[in-house]
Amino acid sequence: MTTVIDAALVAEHNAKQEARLQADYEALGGMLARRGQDIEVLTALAGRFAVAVPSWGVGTGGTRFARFPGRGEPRNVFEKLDDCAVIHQLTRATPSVSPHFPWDRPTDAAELRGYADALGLTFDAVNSNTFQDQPGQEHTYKYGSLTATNAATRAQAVAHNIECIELGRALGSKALTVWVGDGANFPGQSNLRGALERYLESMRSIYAALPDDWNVFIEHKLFEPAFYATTIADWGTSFACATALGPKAKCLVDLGHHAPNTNIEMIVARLAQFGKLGGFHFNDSKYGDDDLDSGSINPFQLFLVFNELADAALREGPAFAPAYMLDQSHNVTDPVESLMNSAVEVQRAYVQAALVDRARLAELQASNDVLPAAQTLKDAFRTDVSAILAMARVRAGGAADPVACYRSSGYRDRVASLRPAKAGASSSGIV
Ligand code: LRH
Ligand code: MN
Repeated sequence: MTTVIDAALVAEHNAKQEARLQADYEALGGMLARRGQDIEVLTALAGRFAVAVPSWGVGTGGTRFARFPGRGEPRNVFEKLDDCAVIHQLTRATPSVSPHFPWDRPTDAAELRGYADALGLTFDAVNSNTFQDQPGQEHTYKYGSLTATNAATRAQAVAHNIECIELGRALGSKALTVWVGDGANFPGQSNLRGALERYLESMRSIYAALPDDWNVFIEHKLFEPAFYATTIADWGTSFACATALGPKAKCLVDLGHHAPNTNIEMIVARLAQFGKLGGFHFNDSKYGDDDLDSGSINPFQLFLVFNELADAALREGPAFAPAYMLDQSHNVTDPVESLMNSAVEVQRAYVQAALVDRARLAELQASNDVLPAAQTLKDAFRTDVSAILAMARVRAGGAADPVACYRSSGYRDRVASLRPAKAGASSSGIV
């Protein structure tokens, strides 16, 4: 496997951190042992955790107001994979990439698959895009895509999704994520029921094109780009559609796609209960679909989501395997640093959720002993598992401190010299 950053540099970095890490690890191990928990079991668990990186996340994002290009932005899907390989090399937690078409459409899918394979990467769910018009596109998506009143526009959008499935098959992916911005800006602009009926008609054609071992993930979003009514606005609509379509249709929860103060962990519990939880787009937000770094605003919510996932895994067994993916936009940080940090924060929530004493929690819940029950979750959330995450990385050949190691590698300077900025063009495709 090609390593993008010199492995000797990573080893040197880890050697400098070794004594401190070992001391922290033993101290944490002692504390957990007093709680009857084995740190080695938790470190092994952390080592098995994986979250996919969004190919569009390694470019600099922007807002409708402006985009401030970063240095050494990837200019094509191959350079995006190089950056994704750095993230995995140092965190050992991001072995797969979620591509977006047409932003990442390869001229030769086998070549792209080979390139990723050489970097030790695989492809996770592929994402279709019927929220932008492409040059030379016959029918505009201005008034919707899968829900458009114009049948030719719907057919065009369906054909694009089927092309994404074909590309995904060639890349070894096993799922298609369908997010559509379809909706209305004015009451009366569209017939709300008619729009959803057209959506389901289009999705049935896409569903029919799915290979037997594939899933289609329906991604709901409360608003934006539509600001009055979004066709797939909430988990209820997504769930109803996934149920109507069939067993290969599942719901994808993007954490930023809900009204402020929505109890997202309860949505996760519900979708898991009814067998329709397909996957996640992890990020964080304070107001809208801010696409901020995971765990940067509300880490307790991220923990509570993983607490519900741990409860579901206990009930459903190993077959319970929702797709974990990041979906973020990096406007003021180095995207590689943000994605490494975010992967570690999601992994942290996963390990903290495993610390919860579920037997004790169930007793306290059954006896309505409220405060100790709430405390049982807080105790796990307040446990600093950083040493476990770092030890899992180092044992897997990653970096004790990914961002510090990345900075000492000079990778960003190197790619900045190799990738002269293309005036104006955004490599990530967003804005
Ligand atoms: C929509 C969304 C969707 C992606 C896009 C890049 O807001 O979350 O998942 O297709 O961002
Ligand atoms: Mn998303």
